[in-house]
Amino acid sequence: MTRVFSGIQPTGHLTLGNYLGALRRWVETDQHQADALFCVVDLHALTVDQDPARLRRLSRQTATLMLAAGLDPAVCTVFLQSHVDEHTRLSYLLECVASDGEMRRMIQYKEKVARQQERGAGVRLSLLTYPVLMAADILAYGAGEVPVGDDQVQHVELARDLAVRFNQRYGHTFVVPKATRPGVAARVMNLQNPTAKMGKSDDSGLGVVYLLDEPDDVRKKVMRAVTDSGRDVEYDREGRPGVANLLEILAACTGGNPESLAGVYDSYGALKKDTADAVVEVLRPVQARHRELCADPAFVEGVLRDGAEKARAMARPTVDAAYRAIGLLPPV
Ligand code: AQP
Repeated sequence: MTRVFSGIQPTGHLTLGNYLGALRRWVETDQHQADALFCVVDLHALTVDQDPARLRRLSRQTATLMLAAGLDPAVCTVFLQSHVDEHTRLSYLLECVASDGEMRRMIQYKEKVARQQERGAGVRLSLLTYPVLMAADILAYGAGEVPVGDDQVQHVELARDLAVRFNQRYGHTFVVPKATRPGVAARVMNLQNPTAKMGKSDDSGLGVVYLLDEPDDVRKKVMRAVTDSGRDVEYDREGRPGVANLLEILAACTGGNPESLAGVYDSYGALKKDTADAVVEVLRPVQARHRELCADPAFVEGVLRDGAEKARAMARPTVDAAYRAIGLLPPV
């Protein structure tokens, strides 16, 4: 069976996009693959400025929500990236086979640089090299499959390129990974700006549904979603992105498909109401389990401690092999 690795950044409160685009599939299928690993990629969060206390809080909350969503430490490994040094050890070697040009072509890099500049904030060097660290996250474990939303596919392709290049130059060392995407909800869009991704570091408030939002807040956000001035409910991603987004969210929450759901509704109001109800129902059990886990922080800490130990043992042989292959002497 192919090994699966995936991660989530503790850059903000997890969103419906993270759940429908990633977490839910990790829980339902990916964690049952052999030796699946799911990581809070806290080092990636540092590519932009973070308040240290908030980062600690969000790292704990993200791990807790991953478990609340249903990741089961009895069948998969859940851990924090910064607890396993192999990620940064390998990242440096991969920087030595990556080129400056290919890093600057990454779409997310360009988007995030633009966002930093809009905010008048500096651009950290780690924002440029972040996809290399992500490649190290994947390659260290010999993961063959990386389940991600659309926004991360280019980064997984970079990991592929670096694995192939390293293997060709220094001998076979890495499994060459591929991205796998969810069928529906590969890209949940912001409810107020349906041409932009629903992102957790977005502070637009009403446009983002958070996993821990109260039902009333979820309903308010969905009912106020931007649609367009038309009336007919049609599934047209390009022409009517707001309505298409609602149809995709409803489909992802109810197991339907957006095209056929479009035929069921004759008003935006009814579509919004059913979408809001469906989202509330999907979030309910996750929120209930989250409350239970918050009452038992020692359990979550134990999961992360054991997870890091298991992850280290899985990554070390590959990373050591890469150090030897590239010509570095083992420690004496
Ligand atoms: N809107 C989304 N729709 C579908 N999938 C999504 N994912 C994220 N947003 C959506 C998927 O969730 C996983 C973890 O995401 P991440 O932590 O790497 O990225 P993020 O939530 O987008 O966090 P950022 O980069 O901190 O947010 P922004 O963009 O606001 O700056 C991934 O599999 C991702 O595809």
